[in-house]
Amino acid sequence: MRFEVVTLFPEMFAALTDYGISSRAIKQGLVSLSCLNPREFTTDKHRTVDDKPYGGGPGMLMKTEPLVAAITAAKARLQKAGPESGAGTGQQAKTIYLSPQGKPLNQAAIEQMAQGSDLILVCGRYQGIDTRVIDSVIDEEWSLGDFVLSGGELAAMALIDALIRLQPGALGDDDSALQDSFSGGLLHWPEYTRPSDFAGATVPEVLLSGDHKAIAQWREQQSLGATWLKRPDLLNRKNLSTKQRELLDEFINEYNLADGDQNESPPGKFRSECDEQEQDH
Ligand code: 9WO
Repeated sequence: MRFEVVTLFPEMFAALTDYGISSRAIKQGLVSLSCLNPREFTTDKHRTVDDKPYGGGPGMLMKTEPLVAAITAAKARLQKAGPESGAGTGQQAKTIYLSPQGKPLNQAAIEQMAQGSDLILVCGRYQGIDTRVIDSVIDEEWSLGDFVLSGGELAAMALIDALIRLQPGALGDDDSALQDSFSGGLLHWPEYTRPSDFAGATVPEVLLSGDHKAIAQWREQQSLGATWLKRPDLLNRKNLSTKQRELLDEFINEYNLADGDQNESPPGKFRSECDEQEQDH
């Protein structure tokens, strides 16, 4: 899979090229990442990359011609087949814009994208880009969540990182995408490492038992319980197996016993501010 990033700040992408799993995957040739700077596509003496919005007001937009020229150059680069262009799928690269106006990203969308075409990521700065550029050259607009950054770069990096680690061979033997949070649509179970007694807080007995079947069942129950407590919006009880429903019911019963409170809903301390209508279990 190949990534072309259109950005005024290509140096930021060292966070991916120089560190961790993404750096290793690039060096192994599993993926490639390169940047195009609209500033290199300017034609005026001052190399201008911003422009005023029609209608007035404070703030600037990205200047359209250098931005579109950089996107066009990115497309041309990806037309040429490369060693990371995917198993000859011949799919056209998709052009993606990261903004708060985009469709909310989640792990399922990332898993689909990770199996798809090469990507061009367009990073907005200032107040963003002319909407006609979105309509004419952007294929998909995605959001990481309801918050505002100073530019699209950090969002693009987050997306690229999530995609790289799903490429076959990108994770070492010790990392497994199958054990990710969300891999089964549930939150991860709690993990423990040494010491076994941390300021009086001990490790659950079952994890020290060596009973692999019991451990696997405890972890599944804890995943279900953590999701019920922290992200009940992710729990579709209709899609749980009979076994999973039993494990979750046992978790809820034990939780309510410890709590003294008989309630099918988790306590308010885990709730977000706008999920009240999702609380029905
Ligand atoms: C900047 C600004 C300044 C004055 C008045 C209004 C304004 N709006 C913006 C703005 O929304 N800037 C965006 C910055 C333009 C597109 C790139 N930027 C961005 C992307 N901020 N946050 C994201 C983002 C991307 C994905 N998921 C969450 C946030």
